[in-house]
Amino acid sequence: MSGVPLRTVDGLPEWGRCAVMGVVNVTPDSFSDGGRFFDTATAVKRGLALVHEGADLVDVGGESTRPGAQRVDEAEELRRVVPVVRGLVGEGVLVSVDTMRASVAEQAVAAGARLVNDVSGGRADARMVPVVADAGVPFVVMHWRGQSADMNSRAVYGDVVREVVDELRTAVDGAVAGGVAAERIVVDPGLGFAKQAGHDLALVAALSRLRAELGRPLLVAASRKRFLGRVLAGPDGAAPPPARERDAATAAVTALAARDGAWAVRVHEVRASADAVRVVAAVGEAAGPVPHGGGGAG
Ligand code: PMM
Repeated sequence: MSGVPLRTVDGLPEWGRCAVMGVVNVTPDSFSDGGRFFDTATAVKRGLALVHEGADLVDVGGESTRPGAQRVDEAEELRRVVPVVRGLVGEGVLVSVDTMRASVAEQAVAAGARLVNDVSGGRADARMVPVVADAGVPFVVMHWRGQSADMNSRAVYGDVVREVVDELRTAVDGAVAGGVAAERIVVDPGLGFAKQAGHDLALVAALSRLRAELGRPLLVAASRKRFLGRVLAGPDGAAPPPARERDAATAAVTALAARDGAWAVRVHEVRASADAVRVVAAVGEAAGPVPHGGGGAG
């Protein structure tokens, strides 16, 4: 709460409001949009459509991290991701690469990606931090307790907010010790990663605290996740709606995140979230300066 401008990330534009990161998963099996944008041309077209709907940047990933997912091999991940990054960059899009592999980050940055989004926060691949440090690009450090294949068994917490803050701080310190500039680091609570629905909800309730305690810009990626399905399923235990029917719920989290000063939200369907962040910004302006506890909410 120190007046640090928590929407400023060195090396990226400032949008003056919560940014919207649109997701393009170039995978056959992603949790919520697997198989839909699997060839390069379709994936590039999808990224452009997201920009048209209001995305400020597009996150391109080639490996599913849904619970239980097995790893894709490196050559295949490169084959999926790099041409899509190159295609979108060629169209003037600000691209982020979603990968746990240093080689993929390296080649995506060479193809023009401007941000590396690593769900493992640099822990899955020992070369990731040095590669990001050398490239001098911003780095998303997400809260992570292990690979997707068995992450649900790690969803055990006493005080989830405290533990996520402490573990994220350790990951950030590791990245900084490895040469990544602190001003280029974005933190992310990793909703759905080694977390049960109650943990995710507690973290969404504590976004202002995460932001204040970690002192870095915050990325919130609730889009279509299981905890929203659980909320929408209702108390009678009815089956949760499928992932693609969770976009209105996602936009509700976007509004909360924007109000709590998040730097960006990561979403599969952009329009509703793009509208939500604009409404929150307008309400913030109408309310006058410092609407939620300082920190340059913009
Ligand atoms: N979640 C997924 C993929 N990448 N990146 C960040 N920074 N944070 C997340 O929570 C995150 C991510 C999994 O979601 P998807 O497969 O439905 O896109």
